[in-house]
Amino acid sequence: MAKISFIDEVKVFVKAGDGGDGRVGFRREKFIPKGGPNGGDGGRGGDIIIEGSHHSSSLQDYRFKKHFRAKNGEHGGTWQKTGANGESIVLRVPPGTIIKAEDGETLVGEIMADQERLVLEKGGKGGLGNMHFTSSTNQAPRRATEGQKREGRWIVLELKILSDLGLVGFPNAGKSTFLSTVTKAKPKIANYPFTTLSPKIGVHREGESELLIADIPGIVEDAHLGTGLGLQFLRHIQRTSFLLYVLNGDPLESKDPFDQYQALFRELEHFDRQLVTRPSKVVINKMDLLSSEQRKKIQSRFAEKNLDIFFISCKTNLHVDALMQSIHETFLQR
Ligand SMILES: Nc1nc2c(ncn2[C@@H]2O[C@H](COP(=O)(O)OP(=O)(O)OP(=O)(O)O)[C@@H](O)[C@H]2O)c(=O)[nH]1
Ligand SMILES: [Mg+2]
Repeated sequence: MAKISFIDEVKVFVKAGDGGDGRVGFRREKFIPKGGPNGGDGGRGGDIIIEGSHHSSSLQDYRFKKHFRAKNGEHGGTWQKTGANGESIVLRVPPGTIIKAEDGETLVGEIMADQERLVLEKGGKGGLGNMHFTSSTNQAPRRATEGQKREGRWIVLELKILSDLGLVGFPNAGKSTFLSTVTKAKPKIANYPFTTLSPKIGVHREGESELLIADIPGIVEDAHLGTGLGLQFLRHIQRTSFLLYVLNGDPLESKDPFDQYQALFRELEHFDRQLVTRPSKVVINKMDLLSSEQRKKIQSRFAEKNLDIFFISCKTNLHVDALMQSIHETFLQR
């Protein structure tokens, strides 16, 4: 089971590399007393890059090592040789990491996907060697420019919501009702779509074992095209270890639970393929509105795809305790 922490936050110091200086130099060859200028340019300093990685799941690493300085560019050499570029540093962070300025408020950027990259600090440009400064009046310039210096700065890396169980479902399916039934959280519940506008967290305890449950806004078909509230808030459940599909069993609902499930699955897949590979359970809520005939029909559609389902009613508290117990057991076995 994931250890509970609501916000993972670290402060780190980053500095891009300075550019190398340009060089002042002259050709010195036997029998050529006054060679022309041949000082090379300085190399570019290394960048500080932040990159999303599925292999990293927390910001723990940055609690120990906090200073990151990319290499400076080398100075220019003789014979027009450009100095080597400084090596960049890549800081790997879990998707869902938000980058803020030192004040902890100003947003600098965010990394939401595996391999997504952000050049946080660009390395300094190299200076120019004296070979660039020859002119008709000055054949032996002693001028070269310095590489650009880079100042470092502190940044804050923040990773939101590490939870065990993420609730996904169409609007009005009863996700928030579920959260309020099994935890002490008091999310807004109402009989219209998009009641929940931002994620809410609750804790469910069963003996020694604790589960952090994240309730998020409803998802609709084509959310990836911006329909409904879109999909951006899915980043809040990108780090849950388990998904609970909460489907609306109300027979008056235009999509039956199986169609809801398929549409949800497609939307999650669109957002991040990893999401749908996560362990999950499927529940049909509002079973109090279903006749046993209707239940059988729903059951058979899922059975065709070898999917187990749970019928529950958050309103009348039917099968909810049994469901939670089985979820805890699943976690304990991991
Ligand atoms: N009959 C019945 N109604 C329920 C049940 N669970 C929830 N409802 C009702 O369904 C409506 C929607 O519930 P919410 O919990 O707000 O639904 P939601 O999935 O959080 O909706 P969004 O936040 O809009 O995505 C409310 O009127 C609830 O009272 C249930 O088990 N049976
Ligand atoms: Mg809700």
